[in-house]
Amino acid sequence: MNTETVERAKAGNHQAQAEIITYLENGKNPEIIFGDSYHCIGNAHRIGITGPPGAGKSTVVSKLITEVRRTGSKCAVVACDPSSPYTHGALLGDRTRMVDHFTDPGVFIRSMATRGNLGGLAPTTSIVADFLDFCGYPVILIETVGVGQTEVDVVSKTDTVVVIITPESGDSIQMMKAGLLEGADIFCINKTDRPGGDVMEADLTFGLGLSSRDWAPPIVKTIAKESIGISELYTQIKKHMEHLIKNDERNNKCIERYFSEIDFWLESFVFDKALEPERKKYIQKSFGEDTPPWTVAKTLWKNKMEEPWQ
Ligand SMILES: Nc1nc2c(ncn2[C@@H]2O[C@H](COP(=O)(O)OP(=O)(O)OP(=O)(O)O)[C@@H](O)[C@H]2O)c(=O)[nH]1
Ligand SMILES: [Mg+2]
Repeated sequence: MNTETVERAKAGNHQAQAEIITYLENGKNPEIIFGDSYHCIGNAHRIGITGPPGAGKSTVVSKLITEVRRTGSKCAVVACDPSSPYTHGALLGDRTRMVDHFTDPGVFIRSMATRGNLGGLAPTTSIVADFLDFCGYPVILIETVGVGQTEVDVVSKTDTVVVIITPESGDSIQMMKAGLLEGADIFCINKTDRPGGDVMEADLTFGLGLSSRDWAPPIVKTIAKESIGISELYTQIKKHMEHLIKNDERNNKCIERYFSEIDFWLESFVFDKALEPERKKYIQKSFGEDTPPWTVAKTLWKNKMEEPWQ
């Protein structure tokens, strides 16, 4: 990685941005990317879009991009996929819209493999979002994997969490059981072209009435496929951010994120997969020399402390 690529990325070059994201995804040293400008990040509104498989997350994301662009802001999207990166078609569903966005220099879209991570996000989602923030995208949409109940990771990594559910699937009951009700800042009942939307809204309203949060999560009904309700959804997303800022909660969100990123780095330093062969060799040698295991662990730890990215 060189500083010229970093400069190009900051100037808005998508290819350079993609290259740096790959570098970060591979767990490489971020110092060269952020330099001494880490303090510049934190301006972007990070919006998590989560919900069960097939609820319409990608469709909503695609339509939200249009809303964001309407306001003149640039927009970045991180879409998490369970295994291999998305094909562009799978990401946005609607091909015509997709083509619009892919040729728009103000929109950057990236898919990330979750690599077996259970939280519904790729392990490096936060650092990638930091980087997109660093590049000056004021809005970052993060779509989780549609795994249903475990994508609570998104709560600690974003400012606003939108949970998308659909009328027919009885999702609302599952959500309440899963405790995602607490994590959701906005509910989006999508596919309301189908019956059951009102019942679901009533169910949710009842469920939310039991909560004591000072932000009452609004419920927005959408037909994403036809762009219906999306403008209202975006309005609520922006209102939530205003609420966070007004009530001094944004800072708590950022601290929570900071904590989770530090945990990520500690974990990746200690369990660095790239080091495994070296570590194994050293452990086998120590075994031969009858070195106590705690001494071996201490040495490995000390070496890592000295050179975290070696
Ligand atoms: N009837 C109806 N179908 C919709 C609506 N929004 C999206 N869909 C369709 O629902 C299907 C799934 O949409 P996606 O946007 O791919 O859903 P997703 O939640 O991203 O799916 P995964 O990422 O695979 O979990 C597609 O066939 C969409 O065209 C809607 O408002 N009404
Ligand atoms: Mg999707």
